[in-house]
Amino acid sequence: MEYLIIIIAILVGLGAGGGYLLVSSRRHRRATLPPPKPEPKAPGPAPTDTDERAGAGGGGLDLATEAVAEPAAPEIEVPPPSAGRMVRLRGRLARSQSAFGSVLLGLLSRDSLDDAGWEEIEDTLITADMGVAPARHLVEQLRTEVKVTGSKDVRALLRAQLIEAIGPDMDRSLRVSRHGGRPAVLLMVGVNGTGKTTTCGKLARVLIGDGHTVLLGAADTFRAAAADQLQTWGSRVGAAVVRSDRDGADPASVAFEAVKEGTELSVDTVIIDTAGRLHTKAGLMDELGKIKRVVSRQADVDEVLLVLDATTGQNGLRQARVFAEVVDVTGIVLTKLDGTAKGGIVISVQRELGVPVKLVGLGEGPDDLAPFEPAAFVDAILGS
Ligand SMILES: Nc1nc2c(ncn2[C@@H]2O[C@H](COP(=O)(O)OP(=O)(O)O)[C@@H](O)[C@H]2O)c(=O)[nH]1
Ligand SMILES: [Mg+2]
Repeated sequence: MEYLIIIIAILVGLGAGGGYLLVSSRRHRRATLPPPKPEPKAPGPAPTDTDERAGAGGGGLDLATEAVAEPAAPEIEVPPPSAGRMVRLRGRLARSQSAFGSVLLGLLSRDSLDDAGWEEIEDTLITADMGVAPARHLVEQLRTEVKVTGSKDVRALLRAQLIEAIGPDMDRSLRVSRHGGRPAVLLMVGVNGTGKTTTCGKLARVLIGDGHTVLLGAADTFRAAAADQLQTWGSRVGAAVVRSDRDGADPASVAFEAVKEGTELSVDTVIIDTAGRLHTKAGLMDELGKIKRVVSRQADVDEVLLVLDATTGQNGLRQARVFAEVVDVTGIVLTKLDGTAKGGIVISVQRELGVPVKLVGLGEGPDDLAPFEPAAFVDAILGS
């Protein structure tokens, strides 16, 4: 009986402790919320906006600004820092690693590599979507190096070659800070379904976590669902959203309004989501060209990020080429790398477009976007 009382007492004690932990972690979460800057504006544009909106070529739009972070909203947490995310998310590259790393390591651990072995390495690189020419070049260099140096550590040489092929010195920074008294403006472009809207949301979260204020512009006006999706991300991560409540509104007008609102609210970064209809090259050029032109009346477009689904291989590369022809792409976002064994696409897309991969998507969650780091990427796919 006494034992029973003691056990009950212990259980009650543990329960209370657990309860305290729960509360304190909630408290901690609240305490570390980002300050809700800027203050949310009342929905609807100010009456004086009319002239400029007409100037954007889409008069009569009914645009609404959604509130920014609510101070006490428990679902908005401070995201983990973006630096070093590639290392933290390395497990997401498991598919690439098993297709690539284990095959290569098996080969490389042999005492000496014969022709067939070297060919297998080349095939593995090609299968990973690296591209035939770069794969051949890399293997040739590797062979020469092994011969010349007599090194047995082929893995280390391969690692160095891969990092070199990816381009460790490319400028992968994002221009996301205010300049000239205006917000930085980012345009997200790419084919439907590649992950543009998701990337807008994840990137906003990264930037907010790094202390920026962000406004999202829903210039994919083709379907109302697209703006709803962006708005959901906005309220999830604490970013204001400018959208039209009318399907088929002029995307350039929404983009214009987003930059205008972002300027008035003094946010650091405006991210504009666009539609990805690849109807005709001329149509695409008209649409993206107009968005860029209209936005440029108020602020520079600092980044045009081309979102590419890593699982789409050669087809994705073809689409990327079309986008690169109609708009000056400044960086590539490679999404869905978590669902593919084809990590080599990093190398082929950079070669194809001459533009660096700046961000990679490694899952559907809000923190599954990482600044691209060549060495961490190579280590993840080679495995250690
Ligand atoms: N696994 C995975 N899924 C992703 C990633 N990025 C986006 N997605 C998913 O891809 C689908 C299309 O994304 P969405 O942002 O709507 O594409 P959009 O049409 O280009 O705007 C959604 O189901 C996303 O959750 C990623 O990095 N990894
Ligand atoms: Mg979308």
